[in-house]
Amino acid sequence: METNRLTRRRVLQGSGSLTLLGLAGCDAPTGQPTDEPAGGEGHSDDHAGHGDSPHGHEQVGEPKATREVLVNTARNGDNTEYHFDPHVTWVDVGGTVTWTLESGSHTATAYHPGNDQPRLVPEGTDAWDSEMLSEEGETFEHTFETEGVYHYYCEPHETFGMLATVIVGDPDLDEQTALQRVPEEKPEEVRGKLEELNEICHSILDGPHEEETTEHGDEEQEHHETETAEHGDEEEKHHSSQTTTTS
Ligand SMILES: [Cu+2]
Repeated sequence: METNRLTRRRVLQGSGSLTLLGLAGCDAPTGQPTDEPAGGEGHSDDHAGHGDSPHGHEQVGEPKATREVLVNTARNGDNTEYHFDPHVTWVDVGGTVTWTLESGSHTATAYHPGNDQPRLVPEGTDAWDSEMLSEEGETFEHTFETEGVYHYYCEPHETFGMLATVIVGDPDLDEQTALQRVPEEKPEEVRGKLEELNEICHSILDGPHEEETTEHGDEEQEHHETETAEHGDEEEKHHSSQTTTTS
C-alpha cells in the first residue's frame, strides 16, 4: 500500500504538467474557446515546460469514425522529445485510426501478448503493430471493432515514455484491462505514462466533475513542490543519453 502510494505520487509528479494540460483541455471540450480566451492562454504559460502545442486534447471531446495521430521526434532545446499527438484519441466502434509519421523512426504497437507485452488492450482483440515507420508521411492504420481502451507504445522509445491510447466507443473504465493494472515490471517512465494516460481516460469518459478528478488535482499540487528538482535531473539524464540513439 505504502509503496503503491509512493509510486503513484512520483508518477503523478513526473508527468504533472502534462496531466494538468490534459485535464484542462478536457475540462471544457465544447465551449472552451469563447469562454476564456485570456485565461486559457495564462494556463498554457504555466506549463510552458512541455512545449508548444496542447497536444490536441481539446479535439478528443467526442468519438469519431476516423482519427489521425501524428508521430514525431521533436527537438526542444537540447532535449529530444517523442510524441504521439494526441496522446489519447477517441473513435467509434468500428472506427479507424491512422498514424502518420512526421519525423524520426517510430512504431505504434499495441500492448498485447502477441507483441510480447502485457495486455493493456481488451480481451479477444488482435495484436497490431505498425512496425518501423521511418519515411516522412508514411502511415499505418488500424480499425477497432471492439469497444474498450487500448494502450500502445513506440518500440524504440517506450522507455522514454512514448506511449499513447486509443479509446473505442464508450467503455466502462472499471472493466478495462488497460486500466486495471500498471505492470510492475515496467520502468518508472513507462508506468508513469500509463498512469497519466489512465487519468486522461477518466477525465474524458467520467466528465470533469467526478470526485476522482478533484482528488488527484490536490495530490498533484501538494506533490509538485517536493520533487521537482529530482525529476528535472532525471529528465536531463534521459534526454542526453537518448540523443545518440535516434534518428
Ligand atoms: Cu518513437
